[in-house]
Amino acid sequence: MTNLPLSWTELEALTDFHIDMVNGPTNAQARLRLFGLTQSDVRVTLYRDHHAWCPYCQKVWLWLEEKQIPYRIEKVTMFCYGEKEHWYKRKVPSGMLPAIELDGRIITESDDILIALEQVFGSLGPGMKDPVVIPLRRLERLLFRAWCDWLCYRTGSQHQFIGVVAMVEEVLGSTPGPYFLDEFSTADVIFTPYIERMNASLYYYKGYSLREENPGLAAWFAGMESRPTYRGTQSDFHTHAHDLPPQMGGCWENGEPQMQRNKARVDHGPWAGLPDVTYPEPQNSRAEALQRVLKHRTNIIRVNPADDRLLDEALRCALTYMMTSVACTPPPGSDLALRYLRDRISVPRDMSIYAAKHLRASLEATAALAGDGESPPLPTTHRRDQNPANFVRN
Ligand SMILES: N[C@@H](CCC(=O)N[C@@H](CS)C(=O)NCC(=O)O)C(=O)O
Repeated sequence: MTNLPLSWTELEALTDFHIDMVNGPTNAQARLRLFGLTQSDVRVTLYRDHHAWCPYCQKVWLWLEEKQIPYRIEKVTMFCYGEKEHWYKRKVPSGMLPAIELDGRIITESDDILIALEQVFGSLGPGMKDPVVIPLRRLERLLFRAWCDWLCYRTGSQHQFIGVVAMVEEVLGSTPGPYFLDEFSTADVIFTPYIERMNASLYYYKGYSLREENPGLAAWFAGMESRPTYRGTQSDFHTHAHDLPPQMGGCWENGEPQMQRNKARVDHGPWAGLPDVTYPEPQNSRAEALQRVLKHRTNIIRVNPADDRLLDEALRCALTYMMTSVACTPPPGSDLALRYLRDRISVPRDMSIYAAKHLRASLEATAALAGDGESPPLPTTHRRDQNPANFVRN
C-alpha cells in the first residue's frame, strides 16, 4: 500500500518551534538583537552577508553576541551570490563585509571593528592589542596562510600546515581549560571562523580530520560548542565545502581514498556523526527544520528547476518522513528536485546544524524512493544558484 504524504496544514500542526529572535539564543535570522534592553539602547548596526557565511562577519557577530551588545543586522549580498546592493555601496564603496555603523560612524575591517567596539563597550577578556593576544592573532594568520596554501594549490604543503597546527596545539595544551587563554576571550573569537572552515574543507578536500586528529583542537571545539553564541553561528561541512571554492578561487581535492570517502559522505550522507558537531542534539531539531521549510516553502518550490506541483508533493513526502518516519514514495522524476534542495540547505542561514542534518537525510531517503538521479553538481566559481534576491521577500 502506498502511503500518502501529509497536507501542508497537517504538517503545520506538527511543529511549534519558536525562538525569540530578538532576545533569545544567537540565531542567523534576527534583524535586531536586544538582550533584554530596548531599541533606544542600540548604537551598533552590523552589515553582514545574507548567507551568514562570511568568516570575518562571523568574528564580529560572535563578539557582539558574547558581549550582549544590542545591535541591528543589515544583510548584504556577497559578489559571488548576486548583485551587491546599491545602498550598501554608497556606504562602503568597496562593497566589502563586514562593516558596522557605530554611533553613526562606518567602520570596516573586522580587526578595526573589534578595536573600535572594545573602545566603547570594553574588551572580551584581554583585548585586541593586549600583549597576550597579539601573538595569538599572528598565529591565527600563520595558520590561515598555511591552510590556504595546502587547500588551494596543487603544490600546497600538508607538512607545513601540520607544523603550524602543532604550534596551535602547544598553546591550547598550555592553558588550564579548552581555550586559547585561561578563560574564553577575544582570542577564541579570532580563531573561530577559520578553524571551523579548516575543519570542514580539509575533511572534504584532503581526507584530514583536524578536529579528530588534534586533542587540543578537539577540546577547543567542544568548549566552543558549549556556548549558545557559537552554536548559533556554527555551520556544517556541506555548507562550507561548497561555499568555499568560489571564495578561495578553488579548492584542490587530493584524490586519496579517505578524501573520496569523506566527500561522498558529506555530499550524500549519512550526515549524522560527521565531525562537524558533537554537542548533544536538541530535541526540537526536526521541528525546527519543518518550521523553516514551512516558512519559505513558496520560494523553495519556485526556485527549484522542477515543476512546482511535482516538488510540492515530493517535499511533503520528505517532511512527512522526517516527522513521522512513514515513508511515502514521491512522484516519478522528483529525485532530482529533492536532491537539488538537499544540496542547497545553508547552515546557519536556514537552520541550525542538527536540523539541517535531519532535513538533508529525509530529502535523500525520499529521493532514493524515486530514483538515483542527481541534480547537476554545485557551481564552484560562483553561487548565484543561491542568489538571496530569490528569497529575501515572499
Ligand atoms: N580584511 C577584511 C576582509 C574582509 C573580506 O574579505 N570580506 C569578504 C567576504 S569574506 C568580502 O566582503 N568580499 C566581497 C564580497 O564577497 O562581496 C576584514 O578583516 O574585514
